Amino acid sequence: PRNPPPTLHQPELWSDEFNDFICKCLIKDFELRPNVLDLLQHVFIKQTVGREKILQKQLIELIDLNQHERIHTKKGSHMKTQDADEVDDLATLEVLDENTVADQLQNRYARDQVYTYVGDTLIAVNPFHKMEIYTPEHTKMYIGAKHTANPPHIFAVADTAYQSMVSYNNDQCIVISGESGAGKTESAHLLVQQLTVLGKANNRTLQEKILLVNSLVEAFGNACTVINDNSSRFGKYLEMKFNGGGTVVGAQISEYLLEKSRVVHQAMGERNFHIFYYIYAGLADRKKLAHYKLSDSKTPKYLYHENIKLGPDIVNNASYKEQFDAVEQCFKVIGFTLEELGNVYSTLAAILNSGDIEFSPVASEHQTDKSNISNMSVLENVASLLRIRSDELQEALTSHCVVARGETIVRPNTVEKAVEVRDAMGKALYSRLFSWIVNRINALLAKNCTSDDKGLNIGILDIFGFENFKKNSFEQLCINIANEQIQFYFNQHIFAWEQDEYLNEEVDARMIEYEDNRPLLDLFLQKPMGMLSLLDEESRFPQATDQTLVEKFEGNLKTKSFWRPMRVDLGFGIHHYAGKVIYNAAGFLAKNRETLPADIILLLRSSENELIRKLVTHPLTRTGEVDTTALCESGDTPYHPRETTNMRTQTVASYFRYSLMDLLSKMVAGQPHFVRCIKPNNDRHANKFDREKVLVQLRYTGVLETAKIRRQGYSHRILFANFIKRYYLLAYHANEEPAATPETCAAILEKAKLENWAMGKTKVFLKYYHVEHLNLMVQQATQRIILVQACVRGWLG
Ligand code: AOV
Ligand code: MG
Repeated sequence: PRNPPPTLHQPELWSDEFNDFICKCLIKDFELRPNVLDLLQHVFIKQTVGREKILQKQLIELIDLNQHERIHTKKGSHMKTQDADEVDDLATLEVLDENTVADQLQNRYARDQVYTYVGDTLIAVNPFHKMEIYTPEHTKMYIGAKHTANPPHIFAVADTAYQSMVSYNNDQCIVISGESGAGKTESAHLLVQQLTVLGKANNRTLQEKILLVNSLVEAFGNACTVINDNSSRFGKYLEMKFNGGGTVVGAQISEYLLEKSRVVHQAMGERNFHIFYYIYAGLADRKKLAHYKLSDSKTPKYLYHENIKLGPDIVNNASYKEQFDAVEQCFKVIGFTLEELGNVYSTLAAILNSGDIEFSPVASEHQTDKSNISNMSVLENVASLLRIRSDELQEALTSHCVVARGETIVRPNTVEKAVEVRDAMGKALYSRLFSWIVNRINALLAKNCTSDDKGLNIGILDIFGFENFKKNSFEQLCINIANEQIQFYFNQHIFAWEQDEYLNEEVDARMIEYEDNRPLLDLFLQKPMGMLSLLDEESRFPQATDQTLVEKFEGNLKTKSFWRPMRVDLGFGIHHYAGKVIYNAAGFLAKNRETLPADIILLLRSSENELIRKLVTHPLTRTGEVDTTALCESGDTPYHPRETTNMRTQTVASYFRYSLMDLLSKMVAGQPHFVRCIKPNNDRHANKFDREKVLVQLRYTGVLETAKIRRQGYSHRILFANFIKRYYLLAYHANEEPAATPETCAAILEKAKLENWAMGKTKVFLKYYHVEHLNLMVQQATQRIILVQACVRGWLG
């Protein structure tokens, strides 16, 4: 039961409306000091007669409904003037067709307005140059402001997510999509930046740490590709944690599907992960190369590519040195110890050195397929960096065990096999190091959270974008399937679930047709006949080759979206939602089977370096490698351990499927917000709008259909009771408890002067701008209450 409305002395000042307002100040929803009323009464008794009028005026100003809005309608002065027929929201266009939409984006882009709304979704066209729209003034301008008050902006998306989290008390998730180089990662940074301000990170160090986390993880997970100099080679889901009061208390990252093959091999024109260049240059600068067994004149093979043939090219690169210092600084600020840092550097140096281990064939009487290590000094360097015995490393690289009829037999490795094992070790060490760093960051950031912080979070998803290179391999297939899944998630939210609800709730709305990519997802993920299952099945046959794999695909995948192009050996084509891609199956089976021999794991477990031991002792079940604690699945293991450890292998494809599902389960838990990044040209040029290129992206992302459904549809469906609980104050007295009926909801909506909403059987159907309007009204009421409190406290002195 709420407090009865108070009776007060000055009737002319205490109108009914004001009475109610003061009463609202007192109720718990606004978490206000309970003694405001006492204070007010006290004030008015104490005031001299002459000041009543002034007080009255001040109070009326405070409850002036429009005051708050006026503060936020000031536009940024930097903006060039907008054409009369230009719109900030494509859903408000009179004519909705491809050309009009492209015209809009093109005109806006021409005056550097790179952001545009489609209802509640944001389109971000990559400007490819630095813009002055991320300043502290902009940050301020977008806090708690109505979308229509300012030009569209990525900060507004952060604000919407934050306000929804606070208003509805539930988790949010911002999904950023777009092809490679479209601007996803930059957008993710900007969101985090704005969210740390919104979350009033009261201690500066936490704010700083959260901002550094992105840079640190990206130094290890990003690399230069032919499309993007800073291309994400992993999927990142960053969850910002807030307490019940909306204050940011920490952050947590999940990483997905690191493209670890890049450690040992890079395609033409591409590079290894950034960190390797940074550390190589940084250690040289500090005269520490020798300590890490590296030479400044000879480039490690894993870093060698057509533009960098000599060590000095990297070592003399000033930017790499700076980046190394920056990375080290990040590590320190986040809280890594010096010892941990040293171990990270040793591991990276060990990986670089291991790439230089060479093998040569040994011909003997009985066996012609043995291999020997031709540069023992390098092997010794690796062993010393990993703090393991070099003779054991040699053995683990050049031989393997098989179990035949219960007996363990040691077999030599061919040169080819030895190289494979060496590379598998490099990849495994790197991907496990990456996971370890991410876990460590999470642990260090979690220190700020106390157990009574009620967990609310906003997740930001930034994955690797859709890729279509000249040559596309297994990595591109995985990346593109992940993007296919994100597109499906978008469709589900924007179209499928929304339209299902119209039917269930008997709300009248015209259905919008959209491109459903479900058949494609089935093509990849279905069991047992989807592409990944077929790949796993083929990976189990020792005799299988990449050729038999492609034939298997061809024999089983009967759909228009799959075809075999003529004259491309091992080639197959997929018509993705985002376009046609020709893949080359060479290496698919090896990449999928890829396991780290148990010999290597056992050897690394004997390391005297604590970090190395950690990387292999707790089998990170998510890494897709041999899990020595799991039970044996017969016939599944290509290699067996020397000891009788039970082994099970997990293929890369099955790990991939698992990760994708894990990611989705995290995402569906929150209310989604979408940012669609668009790449205006393939040359990374500023001020160049390639209309055809943009049209293709608009088509496959379904921008036109999104605009249509946002114009006609209802993006928010809220249960009567929830709606009333949140908004009843806008139409009812604070002490009333109106019934959870459609009539109550209608009364609130009418009082808020809203139109075009619909009433379902159990839910209110609202358009995105209705919700924005309602939330703003509630928020303004709160603001005014806070002002009144401050004012009263002031009067009292
Ligand atoms: P991506 O994340 O979508 O690609 P990025 O976010 O790395 O793309 O953006 C690529 C490049 O575009 C950046 O390095 C910047 O130079 C430029 N850029 C993007 N957004 C902005 C912005 N708001 N302002 C100025 N420049 C920008 V990939 O990770 O490759 O899919 O796997
Ligand atoms: Mg990226």
